[in-house]
Amino acid sequence: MVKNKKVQQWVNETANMCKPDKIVWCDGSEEEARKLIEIGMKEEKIENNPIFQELNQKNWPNAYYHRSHPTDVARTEHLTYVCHPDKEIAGPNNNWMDPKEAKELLTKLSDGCMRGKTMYVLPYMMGHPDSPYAKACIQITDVSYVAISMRIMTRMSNEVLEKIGDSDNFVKGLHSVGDFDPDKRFIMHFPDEHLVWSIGSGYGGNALLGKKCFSLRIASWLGYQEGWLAEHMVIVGIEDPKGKITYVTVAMPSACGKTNLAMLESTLPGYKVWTLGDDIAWLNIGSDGRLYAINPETGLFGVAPGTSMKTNPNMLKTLKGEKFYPTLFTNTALNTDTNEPWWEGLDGPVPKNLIDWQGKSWNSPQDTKAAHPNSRFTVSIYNSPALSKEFDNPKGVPISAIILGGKRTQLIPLVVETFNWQHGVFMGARAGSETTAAAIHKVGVLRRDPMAMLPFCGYNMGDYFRHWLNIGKKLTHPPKIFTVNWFRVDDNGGFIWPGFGENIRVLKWIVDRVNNNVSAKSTPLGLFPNLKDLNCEGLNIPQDKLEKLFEIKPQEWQAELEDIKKFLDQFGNRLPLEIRQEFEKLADRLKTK
Ligand code: GTP
Ligand code: SPV
Ligand code: MN
Repeated sequence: MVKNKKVQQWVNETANMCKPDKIVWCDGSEEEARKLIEIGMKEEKIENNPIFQELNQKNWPNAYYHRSHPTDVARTEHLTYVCHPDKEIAGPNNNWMDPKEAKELLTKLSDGCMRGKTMYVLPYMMGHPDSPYAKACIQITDVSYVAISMRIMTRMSNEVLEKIGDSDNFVKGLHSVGDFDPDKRFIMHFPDEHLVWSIGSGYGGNALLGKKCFSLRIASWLGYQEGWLAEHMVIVGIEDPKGKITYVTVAMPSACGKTNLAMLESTLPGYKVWTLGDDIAWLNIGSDGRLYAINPETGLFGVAPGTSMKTNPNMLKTLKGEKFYPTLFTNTALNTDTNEPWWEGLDGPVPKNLIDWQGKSWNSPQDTKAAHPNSRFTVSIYNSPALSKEFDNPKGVPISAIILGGKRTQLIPLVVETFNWQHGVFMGARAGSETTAAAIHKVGVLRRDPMAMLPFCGYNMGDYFRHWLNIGKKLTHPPKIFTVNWFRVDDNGGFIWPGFGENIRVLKWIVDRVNNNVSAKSTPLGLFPNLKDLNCEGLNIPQDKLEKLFEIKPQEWQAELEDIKKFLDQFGNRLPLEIRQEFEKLADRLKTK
């Protein structure tokens, strides 16, 4: 009991409150994972269904199927709170509750919530254990699905306990699925205590507390205090035909294409994309004045629908990889003839005998999908055939460009280089995107989502913009900032840009700009490619459509400007003057006669 005094103390207090039948300390080993899967197949249940079902091991090695509680299919932003002592610090971008009141509520809901269940104690690192940027964490949970998912998504091991020793230098995550009652569901953050407390949901972002809860909401607050950034970003290395690798990060809101971009298989000869991360980047200033990125995670929790050999071959190879045990599929459909997972967009014909994500037989009715639109896979990044050799580099990789994207069917060009860091921060602050099925809300509605961090920034976004500006000032070699949009549509509503593997063409232009290989032309929105420099060989996009991808109609921008202003005004005097100035400059450049 001498070792891990503080961890023990917290585990004991938690057990006294949650009253589990037993406590299991996990070590993250494969042997243990196999045992947990067994328990999930034979003992633990959700609504009388086993937690895991073995899938066809020949075609999908190490793969298991999980069906969630039917009300528990996505992040619940309306039930997510950031409990700073002062509401102002949480800002208009977060739900807020007084920390004392929040704890009283959670204590009441947690009393006896693990009765009849096992309490799993999971020691894990976010980041490579040798990295100066890594953080030691402990999560408590009461379901095998979460314990197994954490093994895939993080570096879980007993070494973490050794690292922590008797100190209280660890991030606490207390999770219980409770009885899945949406009325008793809360995901609460206590940033100053390095504590996340989540009850009532087993869904990824609500329950894998190392992910959005710690690595973004709490980490962004730590980064604000300590001078670094925690971002909702992909990290990739782009290798050119000469073998030079340029590292970039890409921010995009949930279900807008990060996983696809992270795993991109290039259609341009000689170019190759190396994967380092698909969801979260921690960005630190290196001693050489450059920005360095690490991915604190080790797994991919990606959207299944739309994933195919055509759109994302690397992802399918990863899902069929055998290196790391196990791979999970959650809320996809099931082919009952072959015992394989299935989702809309997967290659080949629709199988004859399918059951949908809720276990009902399904025969292609027009108005329902067999797989839930937010059905996901959980798989180790070490299974990826395109994993960068720098993935485990404790220092991270030096970033030459930051790319900010979103889903905009109108208005926003395919790619724009911002004039400078400050303009780039403004372009990030004004970013909007159409909502997706990754969170419970109306899908397809435009909302402002600065740097794709609206649901994840653990403090007032006015202060966050200031923090970004300050980081820029400290970098002697700041990355260039770009915006991208794969989703502009033509008059018939079809995507103009083919996307997926073809996005390498846009990345190539970005790399060319970073290396000063090509010039660009100045427009009211920023720097555009000269179309001759955007390699579109073999794409068969007519010139007028290509031009449409870059069209700026100042009169169409007036409503957009009003909406941006309204959004930014919420932050009152916490909005940096520089952002206001950039807004005025943009409005001026877009002035209609
Ligand atoms: P989170 O895991 O929720 O953070 O999301 P993500 O950004 O990783 O999303 P993901 O890559 O899984 O994107 C999912 C959706 O974007 C699917 O519907 C894809 O078909 C679509 N998508 C991805 N890339 C492209 C693209 O280049 N063009 C088009 N049109 N759609 C794309
Ligand atoms: C997202 O919603 O942005 C995801 C999935 O990446 S989750 O882990 O649930 O947040
Ligand atoms: Mn995400």
